[in-house]
Amino acid sequence: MGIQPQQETPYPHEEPELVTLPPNTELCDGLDNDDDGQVDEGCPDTDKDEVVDAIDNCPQTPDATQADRDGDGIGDICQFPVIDNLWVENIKDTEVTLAWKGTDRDVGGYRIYRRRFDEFGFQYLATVTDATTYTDQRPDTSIYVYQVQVLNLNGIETDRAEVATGLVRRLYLPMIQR
Ligand SMILES: [Ca+2]
Ligand SMILES: [Ca+2]
Ligand SMILES: [Ca+2]
Ligand SMILES: [Ca+2]
Repeated sequence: MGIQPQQETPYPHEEPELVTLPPNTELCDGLDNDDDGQVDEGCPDTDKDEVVDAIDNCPQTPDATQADRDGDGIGDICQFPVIDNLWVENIKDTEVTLAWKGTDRDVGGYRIYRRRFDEFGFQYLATVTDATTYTDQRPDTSIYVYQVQVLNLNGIETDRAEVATGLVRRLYLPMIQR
C-alpha cells in the first residue's frame, strides 16, 4: 500500500505553512515579508479597504477593522446576506425562470428548492453561485412553489424567500365580526 501523500486542503483563513522562500518575496498575508516597509504590495484588494483579498474576512465589502464578533472567519459586515425580493421572471410551458435581489457581495451561493403547490416538502434543485437567476424545467404546468436560500461565505443559510408560479388562488376569509 505504501505511504499516502498528505492531502492538502486549501482554506482561505488557514495560516500558511512555513516554507523556505527566496529573499524579497512578498506574500499576501498581512505582513511585510520582504522588509521594504510596505505590507502586501502587489496583492489584489477588491474592496480597497487595505486588507488584501487573501486575508480579508469580507473580500468584496469594505471593512478595514475586520470586526468578527463570533470568530467564524466572516466579518460582521457580511455575515448575514439577505434576499430582499424573489419573483418569476419568465414562464413558458414547463420552463420557469426565477430572479431575485438582495445582498450582492460576499455571498456564498443560493440554494434552489421546488415543491408542487399541493404537495408537502421541498425538493432540492441546485446551488447557484455566479448568478441571481435560475431556470427550471418543472415536471408539468401545475403551480409550483420555489424557495431560494442565500448562504454566507461559510455556506450557512442566512435568509430565504418563496414564490409561486401562476395565479395562486388566495383564500379570502370572511372578516370575523366582533
Ligand atoms: Ca505580505
Ligand atoms: Ca480588502
Ligand atoms: Ca473587506
Ligand atoms: Ca463572523
